[in-house]
Amino acid sequence: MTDSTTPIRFVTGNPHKVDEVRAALDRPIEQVTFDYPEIQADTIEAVAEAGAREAYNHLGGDHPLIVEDSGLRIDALGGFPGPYSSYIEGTLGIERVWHLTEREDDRTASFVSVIAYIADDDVITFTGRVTGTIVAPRGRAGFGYDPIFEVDGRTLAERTTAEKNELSHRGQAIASFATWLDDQSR
Ligand code: ITT
Repeated sequence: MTDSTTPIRFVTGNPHKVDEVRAALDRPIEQVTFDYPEIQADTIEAVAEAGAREAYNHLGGDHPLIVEDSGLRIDALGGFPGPYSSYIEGTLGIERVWHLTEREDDRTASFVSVIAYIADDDVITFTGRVTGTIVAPRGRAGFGYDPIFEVDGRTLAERTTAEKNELSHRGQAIASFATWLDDQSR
C-alpha cells in the first residue's frame, strides 16, 4: 500500500500546509477535509496520533494518511499560545500577539510541527522545531504567524515556500518523514 505512487491523504483544512508538504515531499498528496476532534493530551505527538487514528477510522483505512499539528510557543508568555495557537490567531490576531510580546526583553519563540502518518493501523510521528524571535509583522508570503516570526534576520513571511521549508518546523518534520518513507520503499 505504500509504494511511491500511492497518494497520501493529508487531512487538513489548511491549504498552506498542503502547499508546503507538496513542495518538499516527492509523493502525490491529496487534501481531505475532515474536522477530527483534537484530544487533550500531554504531548502534541499524542494529539496528532489520536487525530490520525480518528481520521483513518472515519475515512476507511484503504489509503495511508497524515495529519499535522503545529503551534507557536512564546517563552516570555509561558509557552502561550501553544495549543491555543489557532484560536488565538482567529480571535486576538497576530498583530496583538506581537503587542503582547513587544515589551519583553526576551522575545524568543519556537514553532513545533508534528506529522502523524498512519497506514495499516500503525501510526508513526515525526517532529520538527524551529526557534526564532517575535517581531513586528513583516512580509506577505506564508500564513498564520509567519509575519511575526523571525529567523536569521527574515520573517517566515519574507521567504519563499522552499526557503521556509529549509528551516521551518514543518520542513524538518517533512524531511524526517521523507527519509523514513524512502527507507520503507527500499
Ligand atoms: P488543520 O486543519 O491542519 O488543523 P490549522 O490551520 O487549524 O489546520 P493547526 O491547528 O495545526 O492548523 O495550527 C495551529 C496554529 O498555528 C494556526 O493558527 C496556524 O495558522 C498556526 N501555524 C501553524 N503552522 C504555521 C506556520 O508554518 N506558520 C505560521 N503559522 C502557523
